[in-house]
This record gives sequence, structure tokens and C-alpha cells, in this order.
Amino acid sequence: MTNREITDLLRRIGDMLDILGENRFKVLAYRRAADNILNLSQDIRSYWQAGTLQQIPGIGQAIAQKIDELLTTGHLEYYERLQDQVPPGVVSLLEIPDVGPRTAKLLWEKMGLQSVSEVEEAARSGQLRQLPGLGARSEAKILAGIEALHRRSDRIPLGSAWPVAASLLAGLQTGCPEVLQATVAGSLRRMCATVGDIDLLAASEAPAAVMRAFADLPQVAEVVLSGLTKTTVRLHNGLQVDLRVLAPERWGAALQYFTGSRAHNVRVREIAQRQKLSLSEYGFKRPDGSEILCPEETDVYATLGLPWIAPELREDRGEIQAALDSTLPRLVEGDDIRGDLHAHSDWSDGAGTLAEMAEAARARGYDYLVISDHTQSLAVAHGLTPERLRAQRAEIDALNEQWDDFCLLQGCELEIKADGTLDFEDEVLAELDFVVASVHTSLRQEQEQITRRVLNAIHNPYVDVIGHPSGRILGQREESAVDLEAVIRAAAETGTALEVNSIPSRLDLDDVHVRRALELGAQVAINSDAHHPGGLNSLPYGLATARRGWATAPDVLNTMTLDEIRAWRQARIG
Ligand code: DGT
Ligand code: CA
Ligand code: CA
Ligand code: ZN
Repeated sequence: MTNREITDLLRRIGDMLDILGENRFKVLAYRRAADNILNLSQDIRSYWQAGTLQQIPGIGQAIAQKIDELLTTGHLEYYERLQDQVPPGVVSLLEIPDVGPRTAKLLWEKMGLQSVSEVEEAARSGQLRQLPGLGARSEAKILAGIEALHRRSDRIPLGSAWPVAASLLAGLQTGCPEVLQATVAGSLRRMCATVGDIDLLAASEAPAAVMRAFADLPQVAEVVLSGLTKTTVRLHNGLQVDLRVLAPERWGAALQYFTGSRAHNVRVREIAQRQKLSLSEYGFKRPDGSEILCPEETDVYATLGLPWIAPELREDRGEIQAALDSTLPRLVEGDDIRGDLHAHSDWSDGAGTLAEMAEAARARGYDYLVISDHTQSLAVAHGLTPERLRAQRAEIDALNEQWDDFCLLQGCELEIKADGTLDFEDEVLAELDFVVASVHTSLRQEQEQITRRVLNAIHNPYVDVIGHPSGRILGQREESAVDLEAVIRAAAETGTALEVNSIPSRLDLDDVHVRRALELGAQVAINSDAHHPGGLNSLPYGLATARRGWATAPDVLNTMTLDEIRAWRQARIG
């Protein structure tokens, strides 16, 4: 059994326990073990053989025994017993966005539905709305979810692919002296929100040695296709990886070609043709057959009289014309970011203390961190009441005594409630240093209703940023019906910033709406929404998303200094 197969099995057990209404911690334990196994860089059998399964984070004795049984016998009695209680088709209902264990159980017990297609049929014939607690609106929602499921591909979130690619590159660079240079290419280098596969590129005079080293990496489960210019493998975690190897004098041409996008490359080749040059992954050819080699990627663009174009812009969205006109944006960079405006602590649903979150932010070189814990009506996240908020303020003030190069700011992630009202009175908001307002409930309201909610928040002078404006969860939940165009216009008018949330499954706003926001004169804030100290490190994904939306430093609120942020809020409150 591969890591992927064991992961899937543990996840399924977690789902089954969830449907059976088992203890939450038990359910979470299986899901966490599954995630950690998927993130292993080696075959789980090497832990098993060494007897060190319990050294994998999240794997205790009970789960280690089950893995042992699986790897020894090829099956698991516990799982088989669960299957007698929950049919697999019922588990598959959880794949429908917005269908959780409670609904799956309801559909199964009250109507005997055991597959997505049976649920679809029942929804289309108007039977679901007759179930207790469902109604016509839920029926339409489930149907929309099923349609989304049909459309869904198996693309991988950027945040899952990137660390895997980094570990492969490290393995190649340290394990194979013949590798002169290696990097990511394709949609991964362009930092697309999801990628179809991982594309790697290496420069070497000895491709055979490089390909051998690649196939021998511990992460590799099987070689799908092997050649001297391109090798494709599948990893233990199920991801597919292409490695291309080329001579160092052709590095720049190949990097440019395999970074794509295809549409961008079509435009680049058109410009080459106008100059009577043909361009391929090997370099330029003149009409007489002689070559122009491009050791660096800048050489490709320079040959055509163009400045280098950042990979995030290479989507044929006007970047070639901008390059021709010398109007390419100076994209925001990691060093421009001075702080983070959205993070949680263990005062609500975060896992880090205030001090731990602050130290993690200082370690990133930030000047400030806004602690924006959830507010009272979000009970599942232990939202803060005004009283607890005041108690938190005292602790934040005390912590701030120790630093003169850093400041913890007190904010909140203010619930925009289902009826459109806000979770705190203005007097409470006025005491805070910063306010992010977000929608977490009733995400399936009609467009008019949910848009009105967000607009109401934007028009409150104490609201500084709208958190994860579309509400999407990649691969799980479609964006809400909110009218983002109207939200952007109102944000521009009131000087409210829109968040680019860096959690890899969110990346919300997306690149296209960032671009639109900037066009209409709104600002964005690139936030981690960290729920533990390590969560702050997701910022590069949000940063890349903003860059894909052509954001420059002045477009991004948290490139401001602490004093500037304070003045900015003061001016808006008036
Ligand atoms: P993905 O993998 O679906 O997220 O998207 P990409 O852009 O990574 O596409 P992929 O992996 O098929 O190819 C990587 C890059 O290589 C692509 O952006 C452009 C270049 N490329 C690969 N094959 C071709 C081809 O047949 N024609 C052209 N024009 N470019 C290609
Ligand atoms: Ca690719
Ligand atoms: Ca590829
Ligand atoms: Zn949050």
C-alpha cells in the first residue's frame, strides 16, 4: 500500500466515524494522521520496518497498530466493521460541497440515498426539500454542489505542491553533483492557485545521471515515463512530476518555454516571428539556420527588445503590451511587507498564545501583527465577547512593554451576521486598533442578501478590511453569490481594503479580482489568517496571488509602517 492509499483509508475512517456521530477528537485524530502521512517525504514502509511509526506526528499507538495490520495483512478489520455500519456510497456524499456528516446521515437514513447520482436524482425531482430541516433552498444548494463536483478536476492547491517541489529540488541539488542548476517551471512557477502537475527543470551536461538521481529520490513511487530530456514520475503522495534536463547554454530558453503559459508563449513567438526569428525551447533560430542561445531567461526577452517579465504575469493578460510600452508594474515583494493584519490566538480558535504569535511575527521581521480573534456570535470558534476582548487588551498591553521594534495590535475578525448586522457595537470597535470583518455563516444566501451584508460592513467606518471576500475553499466550496464588482466599488469609495487571504485553500480574493480591485482604485491587504505560529509562513502564497493581480507595494495596505497604518485608520474614522 502506498502513502496515498493509507491516507485515503484513514480519511475514510474519519468520515465514517463523523457520520456515525462519534467523538470529535477521535474523528480529528484520524484526519490529522492522514494529513501527516500524506506529507511524509518517504515511503511509510520505511518507518514501519524500523518500528518508528509513532514518530510520525499525530500517530499514536492505536493508529500505529492499524497501519501495522494494514501493511502486514493488506486489510483492516476495524475498517471492515465500520463498512457494515456505513455503506461506502454514503461516505461519498461528503464529497458534495456543503454536504456534511449530518446531512449525509439524513439523506441515507430518511431516504436510503447511497450515491451522489441518487442524491442528484432526488434533488432534481424535488424530493429532498420534503426532508425535515432541508427545504427548497437546501435542495438547490445541494444540486449546485453536485454540479460543482462534476466540474471539479483533480488540480492540486499551490500550497500543497510547492513544499513538495522544494524538497525534490533540494534532493536533486544535494544528491546529484551533475545538476548545475534546478528550479520549478510551469504553473507552479507562475504561482497559479492550483496546478495540474509539478514541472521541474535542471541544467546539466550529464542528463542520464540526473534522471537516475531523480528516479532514485525517496519521494518517488514509480517512474511513469523515462527519457533523457524528460522523465515523469509519480510520488508516494500521488502527485505527478515532470523533470526536464537541458544543456546549460540553453537554460534560459528552456526556462522561458516551460514556464508558459502557453498563451503567453504564443504572443512571445509572434514578436519573434516579426523579427524573422523562430523561438523554441532550445533557443532562437535565424532564417539562415544559425542559433541565438539564451543561457539566461532575460536573454530571451532581451533578444526581442523586451524587459524580463515576472512569471506571475505570464498569462496573456496584457503583460506583453505593457512590456512593449515599458509600463510593467513594479510588483510587490516579500520585503515590502511590514506586518500581518489578520491572525488568531488561543483566545478564539487559534493554537498559539499571544506571545507565541508575536514572536513568530517578529521572527519574520515584521514591525506589527494584528491579533484578530473571532467575535462572540461565532460560537464554534469561541468568539470573544466585549468583556473578554478587554481582558485580552490588558495582556496585549503587557506584552508590548518588552519590545521597542515590534508592536502587537489588537483587532478582531468581526462577524458579519446572517441578517447583515455586525457582531459588535461601534463603541467596542472604536477601542480596537484594527478591524477585519468577514462572513462565515449563511454563505449560500441569494446574491442580493449576501451582497447587502458585505456592503453594510464596508460602510461602517470602523471596518478596515473585508476578510476572504468570496468565501471560496478550493476544491470544496464555491464562492458565495456575493457581487464582488459591487463590493470592490464600495471598497474603493470608502477606502476599505479587501483581503487577499494567504491560506492555500483560500487565496481569496483571487488574482482576477485583485486586478479588478486595483483598476477601480481599491487597496488590498495580504494576510496570513494564521491560526498557529507557523501559519504566518503562508504569506508568500497570498503575496503571489496579489502579484498575479499586478499589485505594486502602494496597492498593499500592509506595506505601510506601523505609524502609517495607525494614521490611515484614524483618518478613516475621522
Ligand atoms: P498545469 O500543469 O495544467 O497547471 O499548467 P502548466 O502551464 O504547468 O502546463 P504543463 O504542465 O502542461 O506545461 C508546462 C509548460 O510547458 C506550459 O506552461 C508551456 C510549456 N509547454 C509544454 N508543452 C507544450 C506544448 O506542447 N506547446 C506549447 N506551446 N507549450 C508547451
Ligand atoms: Ca504543469
Ligand atoms: Ca507538466
Ligand atoms: Zn480569520
